[in-house]
Amino acid sequence: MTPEELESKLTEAERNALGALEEVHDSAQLEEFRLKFMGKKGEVTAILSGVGQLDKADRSRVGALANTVKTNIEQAFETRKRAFYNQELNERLSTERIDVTLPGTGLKPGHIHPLTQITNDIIEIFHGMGFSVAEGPEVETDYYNFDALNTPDNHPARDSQDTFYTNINPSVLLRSQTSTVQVRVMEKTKPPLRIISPGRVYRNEEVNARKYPLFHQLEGLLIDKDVTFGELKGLLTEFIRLFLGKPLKTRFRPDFFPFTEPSAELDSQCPFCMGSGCKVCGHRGWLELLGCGMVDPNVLKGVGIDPEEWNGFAFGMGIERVAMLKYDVNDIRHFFTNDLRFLEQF
Ligand code: 2U9
Repeated sequence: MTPEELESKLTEAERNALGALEEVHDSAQLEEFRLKFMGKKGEVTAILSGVGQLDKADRSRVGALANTVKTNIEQAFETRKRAFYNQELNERLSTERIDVTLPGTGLKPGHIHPLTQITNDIIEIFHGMGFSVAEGPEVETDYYNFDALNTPDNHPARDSQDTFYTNINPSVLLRSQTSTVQVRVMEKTKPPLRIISPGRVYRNEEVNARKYPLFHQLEGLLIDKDVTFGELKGLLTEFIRLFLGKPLKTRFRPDFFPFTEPSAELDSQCPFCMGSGCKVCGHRGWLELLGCGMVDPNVLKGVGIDPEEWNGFAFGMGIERVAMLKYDVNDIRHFFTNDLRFLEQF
């Protein structure tokens, strides 16, 4: 194309564009206009690409004209755009209304999970009796979970039907009790000591209303000189009074654990019917609350504590179990399904 042809094309394009802009009546049409006249594939861009082929003198003259045309179209476009924006904003301001008196939809405050609340309550009670909290790993070795706790090689709890093993190594497992923590503390700390270890434990169980493969335990350990079984019962009876909120009778029933000897299950008089029999205690008048016993001398020997000089007691409870008893919850799964209708009751 000759320079003259290009010049006349440019002025024609400008006339066309400014004319077309007069016919634009809303933002959607404005966008169509932008694409047609100003985009990369627009008319003016196509003409501008021809300018590069002219000689130097023509190129600067035609180039200057091209820039003027481009600027004129852009300015007219911007003016129109602002006019539409103002017009549309005014329309919205005159038709839309915000009711500033409506209540907000703000976030509802959450709260601590009932299991954590109960754990904290129990920790506070034992704290008042001189116990401090110890924590440890959930992925453990069979040494801490079983050997150090005097559990024989053929004990059924070691079976993979009861305990979750990992594929890291045949001796690496998910702890099935928090006693592992107490063993670790005893290895490092000289007696006397009083510790409680709350935390998650894992057992390979079929899920039902009372069992879940993950649950929480809180265990206690006291090592001192000349500790008696009577002191164990006294301490736990006081714990139950504080935990259930009133003085209740307690009784020991014989039991067996590899790590305690003698071992017992502690029952408390049912706080709902005070022993006369009700739905919660299954008309027995008693609730099975926890397990306990005098620490087996083999466990002390294993961590280098002389059982001739020191002895002690230990106890363990399932947090879900005591929470279910205290609040009359009928299914352990409520603690893990996070249904707000359940959680909001705590
Ligand atoms: C060491 C030595 C002994 C902790 C104890 C129990 C009895 C017990 C169960 C309650 C319900 C487990 O969650 S549950 O299934 N626990 O009955 N636990 S004595 O004995 C220890 C702990 C640590 C070094």
